[in-house]
Amino acid sequence: MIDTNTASTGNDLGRFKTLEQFIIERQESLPHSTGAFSRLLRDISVAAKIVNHDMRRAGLVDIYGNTGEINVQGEVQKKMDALAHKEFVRALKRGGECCLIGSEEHAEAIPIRTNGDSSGKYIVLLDPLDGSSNIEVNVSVGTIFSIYRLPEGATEATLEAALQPGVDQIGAGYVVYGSSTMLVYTTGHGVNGFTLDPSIGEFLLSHPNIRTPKTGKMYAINEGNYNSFERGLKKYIKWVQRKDEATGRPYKTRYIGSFVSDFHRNLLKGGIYIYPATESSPEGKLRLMYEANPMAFIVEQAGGVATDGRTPILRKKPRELHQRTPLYIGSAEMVRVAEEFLQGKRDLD
Ligand code: P6P
Repeated sequence: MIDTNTASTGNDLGRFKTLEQFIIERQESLPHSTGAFSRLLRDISVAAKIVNHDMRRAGLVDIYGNTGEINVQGEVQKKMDALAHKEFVRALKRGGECCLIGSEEHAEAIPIRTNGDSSGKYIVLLDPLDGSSNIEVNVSVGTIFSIYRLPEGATEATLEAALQPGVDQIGAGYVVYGSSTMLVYTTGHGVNGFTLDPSIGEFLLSHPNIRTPKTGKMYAINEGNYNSFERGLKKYIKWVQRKDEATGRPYKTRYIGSFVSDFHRNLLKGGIYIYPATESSPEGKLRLMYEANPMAFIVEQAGGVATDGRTPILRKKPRELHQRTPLYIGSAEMVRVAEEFLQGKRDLD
């Protein structure tokens, strides 16, 4: 007779909570919850599984390379960028909870009408596949999403309705397609990470209540742009490179060229990611609405900090869908020190 209390198969997946179980549990704890937000998260997770499937075989079917299009960013659009965009739009349209999509891969916001009206009450802004130029060399990439509620009284889902400050997000998350595929998200009640088990096609709760270390010893920045950094940042870079046992310096440089991957490592291990204003990107390179804001929501929920060097990212007033911002994000103590150098409150001793 098998004792089902102790017997365990090789993988005993039953001991993990699935994303769907987690979402429903959280929904039941929210009064007056209709389930619409839970269904929206489910729709996003379905698209993530499909993109993951496409990604894992990109080398086997002709989805490497370029579409021949130039996207709104003026960058050559990768086939996987276009595929990921299509999968997320399709999943959100099918789910019916979303009334407007803003995507890095589409110049204008995309109104979603269900049954002839825009019945959904959520706005989703996303970077369908960040870092996609890394796919062809098998380096991890990611999806980033940000969720807002259609403002009270808004009669239709317009771009203006989407241009809300990051502090008004009701959800944010990312998917990192790495050595394993993980979905990490927050709804303002902490940060939780789910690892995809492809053998059963479920995201399983592997990283409950993620807290990011107050400090760290890794910094992620493209030092190829050093000569165009502002003075305070140049001093900060020299400071992190100086030997000092008390603070564990010199710090290590870890720059993958894929924001989601650099962010995820820093979230778990401690560190700072910096994409400042540079000569070629005077406003910075990262996008406020669907890169900086969602990751700022997540990092603050995990105990970290995100600023543009002077202003908290979540407090910035958006002007347009694709606007860029300088970004300093990660462990609170590391961002604080960087800001002191930027603001001239600190100097090299
Ligand atoms: P650079 C990818 O294109 C991206 O948006 C981020 O994922 C990454 O951190 C950054 O740009 C890399 O930019 O200028 O250092 O190549």
